[in-house]
Amino acid sequence: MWASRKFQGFTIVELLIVIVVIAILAAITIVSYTGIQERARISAAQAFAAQIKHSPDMLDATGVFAFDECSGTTVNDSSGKGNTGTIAGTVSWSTDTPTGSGCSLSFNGTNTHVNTAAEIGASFYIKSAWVKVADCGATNNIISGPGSAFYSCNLRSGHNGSWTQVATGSERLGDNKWHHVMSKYENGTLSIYIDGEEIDSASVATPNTLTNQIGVLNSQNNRFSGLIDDVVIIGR
Ligand SMILES: [Ca+2]
Repeated sequence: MWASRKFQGFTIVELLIVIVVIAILAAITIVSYTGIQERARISAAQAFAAQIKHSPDMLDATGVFAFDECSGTTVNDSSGKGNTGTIAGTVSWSTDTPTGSGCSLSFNGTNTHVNTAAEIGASFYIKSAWVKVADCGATNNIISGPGSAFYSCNLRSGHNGSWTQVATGSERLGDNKWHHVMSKYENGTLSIYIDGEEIDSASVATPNTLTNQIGVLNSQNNRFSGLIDDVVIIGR
């Protein structure tokens, strides 16, 4: 009797237990893999952002804003050019940052922006920032001026009237997670990057040297809604 039972295989209950255990292990593996992917994305973006800060182009930085004041209505510029920024409208600081330390600036999409005298240049420019956007329903200007725009959620950049000169093929922002974004003009080519990866580039007209605002276009249009941190503006 015992000998015959040995070869009856799993009972239904045993089989269910095995299936449940396999399902739990699979779920743990998927969650863990997603976590590893996310850490790799942030890590690559942080390395890219650090690379910008250590590049020779920083000699031509016109505005470097860490947004680590955590209070008040002015933001310090560490570029050495003295282009201190002034927060207009509602001022709201956040301790939610890409690095987990310091502060970021919260833009309400209604009246918050930062005025600066930081210029992009006619022969080279970089606009770089960390952004966290939850709502992709509106155009969110990140770093823009009267003749130059860089905005999300479907990340786009352009100048001299061609506002959508380079663009992402699909919305990669808007997931309420921190992303590093950069727009770079050099030798007639404008390129945009997300988390250190070049997404798109195009031949463009020569830009104008002009000042920029953070979180708005022309003081009133298409305001940013979400968090911005670590803005770098370079121009020559
Ligand atoms: Ca900061």
